[in-house]
Amino acid sequence: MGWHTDSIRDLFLGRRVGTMLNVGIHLDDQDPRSGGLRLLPGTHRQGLWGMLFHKRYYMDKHADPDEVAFDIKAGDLTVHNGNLWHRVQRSSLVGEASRRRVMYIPVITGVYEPKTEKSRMPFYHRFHHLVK
Ligand SMILES: O=C(O)CCC(=O)C(=O)O
Ligand SMILES: [Fe+2]
Repeated sequence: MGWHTDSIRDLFLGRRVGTMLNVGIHLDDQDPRSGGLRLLPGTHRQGLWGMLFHKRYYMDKHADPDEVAFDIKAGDLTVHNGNLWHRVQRSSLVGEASRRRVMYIPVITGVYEPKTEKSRMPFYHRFHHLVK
């Protein structure tokens, strides 16, 4: 998955960019030498311009000299700010050894807008197949 911020979602929904934390629940070990989450420290402080244009959303998949990776054990939690630029490095392994399961629980701010069975799917979910 190429470089992106999670907060871009707010713009797609036609909202101001709010504060957001993404809590990751990791179900598998992840040795950073074989892939996994990479992020650019401090980029959550770079303002709207940086959030929009620091990199090309999802298209740019290159390693950055300033990126950091994490040695993750199954059961660990990670928390990242939604404004932070991050990407996922493809595993250098194949098969079972490459398996990496993470559940993200977004903690969002703003008006309380619970979904119902009548809620429409946000249109940007139609592009998921393009994000690799
Ligand atoms: O797979 C991951 O750990 C990160 C995924 C991610 O950044 C996303 O879905 O926005
Ligand atoms: Fe993300």
